[in-house]
Amino acid sequence: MTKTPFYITTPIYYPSGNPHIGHCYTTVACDAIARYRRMQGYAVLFLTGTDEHGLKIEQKARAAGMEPQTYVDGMTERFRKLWDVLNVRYDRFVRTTDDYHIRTVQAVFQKLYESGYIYKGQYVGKYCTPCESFWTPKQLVGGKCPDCGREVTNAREEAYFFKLSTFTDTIGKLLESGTFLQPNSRAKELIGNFIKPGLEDVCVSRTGVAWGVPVPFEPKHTVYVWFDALLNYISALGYKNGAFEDFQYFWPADVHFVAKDIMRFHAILWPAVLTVLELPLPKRLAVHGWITVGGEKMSKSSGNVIDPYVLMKRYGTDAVRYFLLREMILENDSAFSEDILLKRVNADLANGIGNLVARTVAMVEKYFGGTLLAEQEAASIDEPLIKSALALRDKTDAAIDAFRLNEALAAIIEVISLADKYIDETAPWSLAKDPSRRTRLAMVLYNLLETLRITSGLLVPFMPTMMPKVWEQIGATEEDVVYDKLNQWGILKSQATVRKGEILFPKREVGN
Ligand code: ME8
Repeated sequence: MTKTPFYITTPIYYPSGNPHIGHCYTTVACDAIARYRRMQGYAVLFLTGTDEHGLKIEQKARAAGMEPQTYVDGMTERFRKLWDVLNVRYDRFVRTTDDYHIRTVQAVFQKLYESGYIYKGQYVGKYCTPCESFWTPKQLVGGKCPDCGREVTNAREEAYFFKLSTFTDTIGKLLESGTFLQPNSRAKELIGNFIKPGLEDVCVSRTGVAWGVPVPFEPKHTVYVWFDALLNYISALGYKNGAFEDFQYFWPADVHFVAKDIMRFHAILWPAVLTVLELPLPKRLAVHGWITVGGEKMSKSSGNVIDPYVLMKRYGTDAVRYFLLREMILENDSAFSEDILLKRVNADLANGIGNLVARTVAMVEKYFGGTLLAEQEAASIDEPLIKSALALRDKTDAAIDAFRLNEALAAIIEVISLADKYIDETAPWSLAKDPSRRTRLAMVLYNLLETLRITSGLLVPFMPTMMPKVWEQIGATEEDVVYDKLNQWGILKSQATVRKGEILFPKREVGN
């Protein structure tokens, strides 16, 4: 059977500072979706990378007394290392300084020029270097960059322009289609700010920036960093560069996952460029909010970043992954504080799944010496738990389809809570006192193990390090937790054998 392709991308990050937990959110979310799709049997290509050209990077490198290439070589490694530590399993890492990417950028620029969509003109306006964004005086807010609120500089230079103005209707329709942008509530903002007033042509080259891809037919110009960056999504598949053979199979992308700060480039400029190239548009653009600290976006330039290593050291990699994915609701910003993290991790992981594993395994050991009786007696009180566990996979499937990872996790934790309630209701410790109830006791514990098999199986894309440890303890094999068995009951042998292990998610206090 041939597999269905699934192509998912993160933004390519500017390596102008250390990655912080904002970057971690997007990357870990894509990783969880990619892992879930692999588990479902898709052929997945998960792309991430770094966006290494532009004035901001050049200035950073110079300030560090380094050549830009040496600077980005070092910084990019920090991103890769963090993704490794976070157990992010990407399939490809694109760098905009890679030769193949540069070939694609130049080929596309040339093609757009030849087809008349890129022309030479004069740019007179404002530029925000931290955002690498051009603005007209009208667009400024109080004379400052409307995106980040910082000072802008005058830019007046000969430049190439892309005829974005001819796409107002096409892009307007795309945004109104309701399927491209997820959640579609964000379309209103783009329509109001950009489509209603009419799109304007955009500057796609600079003469004052040496650190960029040279325009092929006039190398004193370098390609504007956003135009360069967006093309990563196709250069990494081999489009017009011969480095990979994946374009036919994987394009169009199933989803580009980004935060709201860069939505407009992905929702307006990118589809317009693809239209000129006569390429299909990405199926979805999923946009999430920001992680904030004290109400402000977490960002390098605000100096309010949280170092993911500190959190991982304190709480563990999977706990950090879980927290990020559980807290973010696509439409909203998500406030970060260690207190919120602690409450969430203690409630859902330490007292939730971790405790359920420990209790269940301890009871199987105490009452049955580690291996359940084959003979088991069912009761009607078992049914609600079994039914909820069996219905869970459909819920997590739907949540993943909608990029609502928090909803998938909430649904899983709800089943864990039901299992806790089931323990209270069935009171295994009372059953254990009555020798005539051993078959009933075995059934209760078996149902708990099966609930743990299903929930941990569905959690593995989110917490890939810790869930295999759950399987060891409950005596499940890899074969028991394949996707097809996560909506089936009775997969573990009735004579299941458990093995007590470490405490999976120790309860924490701030600073410990
Ligand atoms: O924009 N909350 O790179 P970048 C949530 N190179 N997500 C956050 C975040 C926060 N506080 N801060 C950053 C660029 N992110 C371009 C992208 S793509 C063709 C080029 C995440 O390093 C989020 O995904 O500024 C956001 O879109 C991205 O990092 C911006 O990363």
